Amino acid sequence: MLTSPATSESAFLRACHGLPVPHTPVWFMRQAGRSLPEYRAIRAGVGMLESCRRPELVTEITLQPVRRHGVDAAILFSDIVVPVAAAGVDLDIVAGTGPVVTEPVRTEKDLERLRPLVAGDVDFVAESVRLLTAELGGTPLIGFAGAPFTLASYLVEGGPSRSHVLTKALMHGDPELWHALCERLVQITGEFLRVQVAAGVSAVQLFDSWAGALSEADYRTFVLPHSQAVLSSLASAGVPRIHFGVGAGHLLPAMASAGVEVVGVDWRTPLDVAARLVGPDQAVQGNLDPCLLFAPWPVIEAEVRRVLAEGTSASGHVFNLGHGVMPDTDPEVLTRVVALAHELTA
Ligand code: 1CP
Repeated sequence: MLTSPATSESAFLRACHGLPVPHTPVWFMRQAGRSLPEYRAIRAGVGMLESCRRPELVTEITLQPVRRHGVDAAILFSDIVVPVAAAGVDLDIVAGTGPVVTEPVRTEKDLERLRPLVAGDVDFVAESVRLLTAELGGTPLIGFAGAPFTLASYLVEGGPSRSHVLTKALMHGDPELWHALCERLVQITGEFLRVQVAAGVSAVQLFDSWAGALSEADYRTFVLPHSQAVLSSLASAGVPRIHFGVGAGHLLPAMASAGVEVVGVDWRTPLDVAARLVGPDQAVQGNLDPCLLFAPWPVIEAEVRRVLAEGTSASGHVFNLGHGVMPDTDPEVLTRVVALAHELTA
């Protein structure tokens, strides 16, 4: 809709739609962030949530990796908990830890603290997207949100959790409360994405980062209907939808069925295997292991070649890491990976 002709013709959007590309497009999850000295400099003394609320700062941080690495897409600098905070939940993003919720959501009464999100709650996001699309020219901007399960885990646990024990206990122990919580998150996440699309993002990614902790049966019963509700509310928006989880190889067919054009894959599942598990018309995104960026260059080069070769099995391939850039990554290695992937596929 708002996407310019140059953006529609970009390698990234063409790959999302399974169309022939001039080269395989590349972007990195967490490409904006602590691996960049210019990010650390501009963030000095500004809290994470506060920086997400300042459109000029968001614009500069989002553009930094585009300028430096020549990636094929920008991703809005924000965080998955931003809309939840805007909808009334008292939380903070603590350096070195992640999101911490002051009063976890565990009872029906607690749900009252999660009111519906209205567009006006996230004006700063719409403004950031407008500033960015004006600056980016033909480079697409990816908007994103956290999926209901991953957001629910932070709200129920009160912060990052490896086991998601309280979340799993709640979904099985009180399914009615679980579904009521997820329905509120569907509204918040859906509205957050619709605001970004209306302001001009060219694609959206729904991060269900921690869904891999679930069995397929639990995923299908307790999670998929809610992710589907978010994604179907964007069906008429005309932008490709990307869906990603970590350690979710066993869930790929289910996640692909949520209503998406692109399925994100972590490093555990080779892309040719993933391509067989998703629909014939769906593209894949991934999946270089972010840890391997710390190996010697010949190892990285071989891995980039392998990922690109395996990606040719899919109807479209967007090159990415299997999860986010780790903070200590040498940014020059990232720049070299972009150049190599372009050179090998041009
Ligand atoms: O001060 C800092 O720099 C804090 C680090 C940081 C950053 C740079 C956090 C805290 N969030 C972000 C930005 C962010 N978060 C982006 C920016 C855009 C980009 O990719 O370049 C994105 C897409 C996110 C999304 C996000 N936040 C996810 C989904 C993606 C993923 O990594 O799986 C999740 C799970 C979060 C929660 C979160 N926020 C921050 C941290 C450290 C965490 C993870 C904590 C945990 O382990 O549970």
